[in-house]
Amino acid sequence: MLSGTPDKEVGSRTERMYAVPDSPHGGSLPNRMNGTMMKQLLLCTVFLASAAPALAQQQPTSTPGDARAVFKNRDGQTIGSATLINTPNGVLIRAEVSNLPPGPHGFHIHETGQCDASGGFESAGGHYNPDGQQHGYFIEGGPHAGDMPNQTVGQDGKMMAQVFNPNVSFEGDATLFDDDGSALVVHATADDYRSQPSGAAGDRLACAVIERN
Ligand SMILES: [Cu+2]
Repeated sequence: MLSGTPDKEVGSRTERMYAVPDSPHGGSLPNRMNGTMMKQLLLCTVFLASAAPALAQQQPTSTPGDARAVFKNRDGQTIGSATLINTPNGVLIRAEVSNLPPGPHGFHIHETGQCDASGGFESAGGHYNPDGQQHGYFIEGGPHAGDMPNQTVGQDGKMMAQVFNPNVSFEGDATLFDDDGSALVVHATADDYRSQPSGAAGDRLACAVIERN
């Protein structure tokens, strides 16, 4: 991006901004700015424009009314966290978890907000399924409300997920905050989206109780 011609729109906007005829300080700004300065200004503008979205994504903000969840591994150590945002259409989940084996992993909302590492997180119960659906995207009568797409862990052991779940909410019949709460679970292997009752996704490697902020 930086090696190419500066973006046309940015260029023209900058020119407009500085094209001030009859300046009281003698001469308009473009006349007083040499070519190098102008170029640096343009490059700086282009750089800021491209860097801003990346920075915003790295720092998920937590707002009152949202929810959060802290992931524990099977040794009980904290290995990541998630932010959950309630929307009129479902819940947006952003999760960052470290120290996981590379490859695809099942990622679900489970029905009980309890993450007991010593019991392999069986305490979290089955998938959250208030409507009595079948498990999986590929199955007629599916999916569970807590079903979500597999997430990939990179060679660095990090999972960075951004998932929208349209089948749950913070209130109503499919609330994540029913009497026994709910939890996010990362499994050892991929969900096949069809095996009952949980997609043959294997052991539960990480678990996070979902809590209101
Ligand atoms: Cu699961």
